[in-house]
Amino acid sequence: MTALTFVDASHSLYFTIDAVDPRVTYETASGYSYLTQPAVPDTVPVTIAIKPDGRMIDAPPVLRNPINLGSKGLLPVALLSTTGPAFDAKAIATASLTIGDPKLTGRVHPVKFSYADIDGDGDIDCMMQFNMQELVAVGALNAATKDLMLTGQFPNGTHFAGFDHIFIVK
Ligand SMILES: [Ca+2]
Repeated sequence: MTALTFVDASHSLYFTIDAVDPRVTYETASGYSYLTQPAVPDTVPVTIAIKPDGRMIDAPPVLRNPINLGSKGLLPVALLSTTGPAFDAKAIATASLTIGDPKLTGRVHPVKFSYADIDGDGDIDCMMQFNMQELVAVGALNAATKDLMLTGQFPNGTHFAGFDHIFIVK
């Protein structure tokens, strides 16, 4: 896995270009990263954070979310509210939310939801927990997975999608 990371001080973020994956990771000063996404027509980009409680801020984004495929636990993923453009994670119908490797077909719904200000910016975000064994069993995640994509729908039916890197350690 090769990645080059650049710091753009004027925007208080840095971005990473992965040698294999042409998409670019942008990261805010608070350590929440997002990917430019492959073209998905009529889909609104949103910001997610995998394992937001254990952010490894000193590691490059591509190495920041280690995941053990044999885990019997839960995978925490935050859907972050934003003000520009406006996105209120509390307003999303939770039944529409699924996650999976964008290169695979398996998708899994969260098993738990909670609401809190996960990124400390003053607005309430949606915190989800996904069952790790279910992700592997349905083919939403495998040893080659590098990103997870959260998808959902606004009440008016518009689709949205957010991406974050993961790093399979076993
Ligand atoms: Ca927040």
